[in-house]
Amino acid sequence: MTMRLGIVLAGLVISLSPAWADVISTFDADADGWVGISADLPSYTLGPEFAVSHNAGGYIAFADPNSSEAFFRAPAAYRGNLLHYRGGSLSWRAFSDPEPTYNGPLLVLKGAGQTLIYRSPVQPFGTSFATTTVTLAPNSGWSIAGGGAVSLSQFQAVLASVDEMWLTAELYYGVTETVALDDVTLHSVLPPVGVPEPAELSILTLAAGGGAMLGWHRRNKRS
Ligand SMILES: [Ca+2]
Repeated sequence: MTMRLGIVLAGLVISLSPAWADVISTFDADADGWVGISADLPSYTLGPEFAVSHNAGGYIAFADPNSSEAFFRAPAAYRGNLLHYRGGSLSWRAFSDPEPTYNGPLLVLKGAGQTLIYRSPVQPFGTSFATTTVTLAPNSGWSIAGGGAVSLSQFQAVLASVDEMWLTAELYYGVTETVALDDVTLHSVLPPVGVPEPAELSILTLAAGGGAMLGWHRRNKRS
């Protein structure tokens, strides 16, 4: 009975596996679907694809291939409908060899016929791993490629249908640098309205299960 209940509970927890969980790339084993690309600005047209190297230390690296803008291109897990992540963030760690001299678009989102770019007023990276976090909401760092602020409705339209997500691999003037990338995390702050957080769900489920088991034990003890 107890074992059966345990199996049922485990099944419940697994079936509640949420669609809004964080998406994480730690590059422990491989490049996790990430590739290098180059694109010409300001059109941000997707250019040729390049392999990235996987470092045994558990990160990937991309050597600047040409005089266009270089980016890491996110795999499918970071594309599609990302509305669950509105108000959340994308964070990652990176460094450049040699020291960065160029502070271009850090993050590019393409979707719904729009290209959104995020720029940081200060270069977030150096020659050893440093973390940057970009909030997925239309703040002053975001703009529409070619100029102009992003409205909330424009931002949400792109987030609802992300075709491309690119993280900068261009940190140096000239075709010189190699940029390393690690610990990419797409993070949601809030579950959909009316739905408990997965952690809460697990606790609620376990609490209910624990209560049921306790009741069963008590009933058995009495008999
Ligand atoms: Ca890693």
